[in-house]
Amino acid sequence: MTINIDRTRHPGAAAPSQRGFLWGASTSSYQIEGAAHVDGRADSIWDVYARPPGRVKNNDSGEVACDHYHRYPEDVALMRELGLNAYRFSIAWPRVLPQGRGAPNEKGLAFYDRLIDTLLAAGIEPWICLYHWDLPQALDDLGGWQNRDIAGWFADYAALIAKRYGDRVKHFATFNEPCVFTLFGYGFGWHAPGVADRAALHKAIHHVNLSHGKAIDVLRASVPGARLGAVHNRQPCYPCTKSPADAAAALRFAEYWNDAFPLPQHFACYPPTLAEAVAPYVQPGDMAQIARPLDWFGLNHYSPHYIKADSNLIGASFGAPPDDVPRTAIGWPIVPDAFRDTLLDIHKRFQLPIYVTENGTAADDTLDAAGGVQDDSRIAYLKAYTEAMAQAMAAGADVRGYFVWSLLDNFEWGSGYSQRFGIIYVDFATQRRIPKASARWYADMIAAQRATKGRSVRTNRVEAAEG
Ligand code: GCO
Repeated sequence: MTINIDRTRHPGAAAPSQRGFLWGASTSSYQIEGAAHVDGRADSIWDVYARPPGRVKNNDSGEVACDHYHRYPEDVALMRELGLNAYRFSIAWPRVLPQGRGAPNEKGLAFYDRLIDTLLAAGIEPWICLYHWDLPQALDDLGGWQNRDIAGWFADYAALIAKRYGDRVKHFATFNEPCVFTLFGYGFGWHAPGVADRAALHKAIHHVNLSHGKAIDVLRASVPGARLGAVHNRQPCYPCTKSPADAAAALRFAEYWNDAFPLPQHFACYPPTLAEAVAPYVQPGDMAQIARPLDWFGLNHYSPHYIKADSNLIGASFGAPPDDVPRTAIGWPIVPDAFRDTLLDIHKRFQLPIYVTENGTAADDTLDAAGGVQDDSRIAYLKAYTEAMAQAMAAGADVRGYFVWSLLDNFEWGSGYSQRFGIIYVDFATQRRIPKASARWYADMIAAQRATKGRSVRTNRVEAAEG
């Protein structure tokens, strides 16, 4: 498909970052906050989804998680010690608007005031993501993302957040990985709200896009100096075998995974298969409302996908990588070149500053006799992937920041607490935080980059842009 990139971008798009290259960490509300029913927070779809036994590994839930709601001062202090200069977190919609709309919850809003002020005092730039999957259950009861009215509810929620925090926060993302929560939540039934239905999936995809566009308008109008984007997965989708069926499946899967959101949001069009499937839900004017000018592209990337034909409702699903591809301790393929190529591809297609908003790995982390965690496999992964990023930058990709996933071990959705993604180990029984060897490695790497003015990672062009 031909993509026209000669469109007018928001003038802020080319403006340099004030803080040089950002080295940060990402988390999300439901995965770390806990305090799920404290100070007026109501159920999200994940509280409800996780409740019946058997849905989440070990019947875990985010009820307590890392108790970040109460322990955020310690967590911010750790970020500061590591030398991070940015932190991406999400707001729990049911904490600030328990019913999803209507009366705000002052105690919930005040929590994020405290968090933001603590970050700013520590010299850490707060990056807010409006939606990382914890939809208020009250809105799901009204159809959730399947109900077109949600675009208005989401815009009102964005207005509340903009008004409350826009004096201190400038970087906002509308959605985190919309392809994952629509596909897993409405297509495959693996994530909240646990629906597997063709119409539900395509309605949700379009309504999320519409909500994105409306929220961007609200944020742009209400936050002076706002720098706005969305956070997407992009991964090469390779066919598992040479069979024509797998090749077709890989192409179809890539439409849902890579293009269902970036294409409408940047170029006002859906990829071919999807265009047909969402057509019944698209009303006149929608595509222009979705494609609002953005300032940056957020990339979450962990590994390429190996896709096989399947009889599920999109005719494609995850298959096994070839035997000779190295894998992480939990089996994810390690292919740093795919990360480099993805960054270059985003640069070419979207022509915007890129922030790597998630990258990292789970590992079988355990406390050693000395009480530390020697996570060498994570260090090797992060080293290889940050080097791949440096290669992409040297080849011209305008990457402005990198946020490791994740700051803390946390609630990994359907896997519960069984998969540890943090650079900081969390002993969930005591809530003790123990920086892993990878946290030390990350801190040292950041310090070294700053000491050499980041010459090995930042291209001359980025340095010039930053003045
Ligand atoms: C996602 C989310 C994170 C995950 C992370 C590891 O990609 O699913 O953004 O919430 O925890 O990616 O799987």
